Amino acid sequence: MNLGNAEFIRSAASESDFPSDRLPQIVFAGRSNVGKSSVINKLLNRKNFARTGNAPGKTAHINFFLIDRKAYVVDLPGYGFAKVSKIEKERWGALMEQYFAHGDISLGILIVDMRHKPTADDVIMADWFHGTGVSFLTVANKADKVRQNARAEAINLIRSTLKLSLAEKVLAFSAVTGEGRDELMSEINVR
Ligand SMILES: Nc1nc2c(ncn2[C@@H]2O[C@H](COP(=O)(O)OP(=O)(O)O)[C@@H](O)[C@H]2O)c(=O)[nH]1
Ligand SMILES: [Mg+2]
Repeated sequence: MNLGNAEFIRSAASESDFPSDRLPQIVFAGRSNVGKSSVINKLLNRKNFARTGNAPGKTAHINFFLIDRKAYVVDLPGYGFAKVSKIEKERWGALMEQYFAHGDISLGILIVDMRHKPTADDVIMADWFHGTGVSFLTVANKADKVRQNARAEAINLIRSTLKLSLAEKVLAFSAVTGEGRDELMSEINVR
């Protein structure tokens, strides 16, 4: 799969806008500001393709990018932003339900911040992947901010908090330095 051949398809606010061509979908989830757009840009080798720094609260849309006409990269709306209203949260939940029920997900990528213990919302997202049986891996982003000698502990905290099985991978990643990009690419291509 040529990751360099990527096109934005659409921003979906409801089920009727989801692609219906049954191509595999690689779905990226993470709380607002964790660096989800930056990780996608780094992966695709593009600058500001998936827009970074979106205004939180206006992002309850699912963005679909078609990669090499073979698979979608799916940018789920970020969660966990404190100022989001109850109505927005409900809209987020309803959109997630629709999306996960829709069922063309081939791989989930849960992005967390390597510097911190995963949040309650991150745990909910991991539970969501576990509950729907979608295979997923966790990307520990912002690794450039974590010293080498603190990394093993950070990864263990992520593993235990998200209740990951031994078979579920956690990749150290940095959207700034590109660390972890090759590993993430091979995870995506393998499936
Ligand atoms: N140091 C560091 N900063 C990052 C990294 N990834 C993203 N950021 C910064 O985190 C902020 C949020 O990034 P963005 O991609 O918009 O997050 P999103 O809301 O999850 O899509 C921006 O200021 C990015 O420059 C990373 O790997 N390392
Ligand atoms: Mg974003």
